[in-house]
Amino acid sequence: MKYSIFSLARQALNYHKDWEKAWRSPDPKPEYDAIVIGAGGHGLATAYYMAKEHGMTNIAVIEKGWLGGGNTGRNTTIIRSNYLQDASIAIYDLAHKLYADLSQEFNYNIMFSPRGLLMLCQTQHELRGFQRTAHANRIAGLECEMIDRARVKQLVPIINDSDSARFPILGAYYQASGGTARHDGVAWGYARGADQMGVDIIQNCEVTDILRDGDQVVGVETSKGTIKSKKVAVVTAGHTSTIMEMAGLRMPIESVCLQAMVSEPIKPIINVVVMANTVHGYMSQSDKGELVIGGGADPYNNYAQRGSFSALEHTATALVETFPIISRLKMMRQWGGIVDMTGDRSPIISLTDVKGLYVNAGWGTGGFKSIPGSGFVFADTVANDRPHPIAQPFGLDRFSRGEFIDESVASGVAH
Ligand code: FAD
Ligand code: PYC
Repeated sequence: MKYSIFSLARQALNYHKDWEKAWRSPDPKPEYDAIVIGAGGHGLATAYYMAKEHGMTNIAVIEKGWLGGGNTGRNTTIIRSNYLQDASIAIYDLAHKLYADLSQEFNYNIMFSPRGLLMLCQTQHELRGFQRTAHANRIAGLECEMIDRARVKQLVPIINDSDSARFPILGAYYQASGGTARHDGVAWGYARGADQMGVDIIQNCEVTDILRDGDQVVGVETSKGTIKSKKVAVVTAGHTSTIMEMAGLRMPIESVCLQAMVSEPIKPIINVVVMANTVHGYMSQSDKGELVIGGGADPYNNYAQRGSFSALEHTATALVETFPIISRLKMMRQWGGIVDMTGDRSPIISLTDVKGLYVNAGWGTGGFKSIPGSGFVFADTVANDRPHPIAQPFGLDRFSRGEFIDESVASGVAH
């Protein structure tokens, strides 16, 4: 539906009473062809591509809160594909490419902003590490470059480029196509698209048990009753271990809180995304003018969506050193999300030992950027009951075979 300026004003004065809903709020049916647990970006994208690419429209996405209310609506929206291993580059690059056209595909603006991303090198070790990443990325066909201090200063005039800094700028890894997108927009775009193809998105509905008949999954128990299905996909980020335990499976995952904060809005001072992994801080500026700031994860396991003051203080200290200009800024809001970390800092996209039960998790502190690629390959995996070739290296069996996909450096600041 199109709205004129007058109808927009009328709707606002009318408290949006007759506003067309972007998606329905259906009651659950007794049975579906597939159930996706978790209406974060990954769950919604999975349902969207199952419907769009595989014609599976008798699907429910079951969400205990509101869609996008987990990490998808809590992250700092950084999109990049500069991982080290080939398997990772394949999935993050697929996601990056899908992001570029998502607004057009949805007919809904996700505010994709490939404004450029820098990963600062502030020690010799970091410089060599990113040179290695840049080589690996170029061999894999990604555009990227190593830049020197003068170019860093040109791209980020507010940076402290002094020789006497505790961690002087030695250069940076630069991915010009890296950037940000609006996180809510991504969740809403996938939700609206999936809903239009017939997917039921059921919010305020908590999964309390996974039902099995021997080795076959047969449905879920929820706060809105039993829902049957022979395919259940678990996409619940920070709560994956507890959900999979309902099916009798243990996950190689730890859950920790990752926090972020935003400053008061100010005039534009930085038009790239900067990550300073050595000092543990990163920053970009939102369209509203707020500086979006984050740092390392809290160093203890946690299921409360609330972090510690010390982690925030550490982040602020780190950034003031690199960007002294922000020392007098007021911080307006702070929040946390529970992220799911695997030992090799790579995700799990997998079939399980229970037939019809699939899991997509372990994106840790970096899964916003991968949403479209992850949803695309997981939908294919669930629909065809075998791993998509890009998902195959990320199976659960890699932990028993010792075939880790080590991305502890590429995961960046937050790990
Ligand atoms: P979520 O969005 O968390 O969705 C999971 C959903 O499952 C939730 O909505 C939850 O309510 C639901 N759920 C849980 N239990 C149940 C249940 N029993 N029944 C029904 N539903 C249930 N990544 C980047 O790429 N770039 C960044 O800049 C970045 N910054 C971050 C900053 C912060 C502060 C945080 C916390 C994370 C950041 N991330 C970033 C990581 C990224 O946000 C996550 O990896 C990603 O959002 C995970 O998406 P998801 O869909 O798997 O999970
Ligand atoms: O994955 O790029 C990332 C990221 C930045 C901050 C948190 N995660």
